Amino acid sequence: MKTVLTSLERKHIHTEMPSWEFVDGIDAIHKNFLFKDFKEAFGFMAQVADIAEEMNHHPEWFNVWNRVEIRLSTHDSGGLTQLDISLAKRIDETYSSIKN
Ligand code: H2B
Repeated sequence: MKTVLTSLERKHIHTEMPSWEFVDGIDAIHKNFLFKDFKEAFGFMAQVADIAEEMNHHPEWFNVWNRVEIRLSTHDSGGLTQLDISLAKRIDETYSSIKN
């Protein structure tokens, strides 16, 4: 099982991936993603679903029309691990490939 991140690794998230924010009271990070419409949002979710299956690491998420909120944490480890950082980076790449 993956070990939870050290405080130094958490500082790195803060400096290197500032768009991901720590969740109050829970050991998790989250980020909101905006799309032009539901179809674009759902296409993004489908791509992230494939990545999650490939990694066997899955997001908690909430979708309303053109907005997707994603929360990442490693349930088996009880908090943030490197798996969450890896998945967050791949989610950001997916979002960039859709929006750029
Ligand atoms: N996703 C996340 N985010 N955390 C986990 O601990 C986790 C997962 N565990 N996806 C995996 C699946 C585990 O439940 C299976 C049995 O490997």
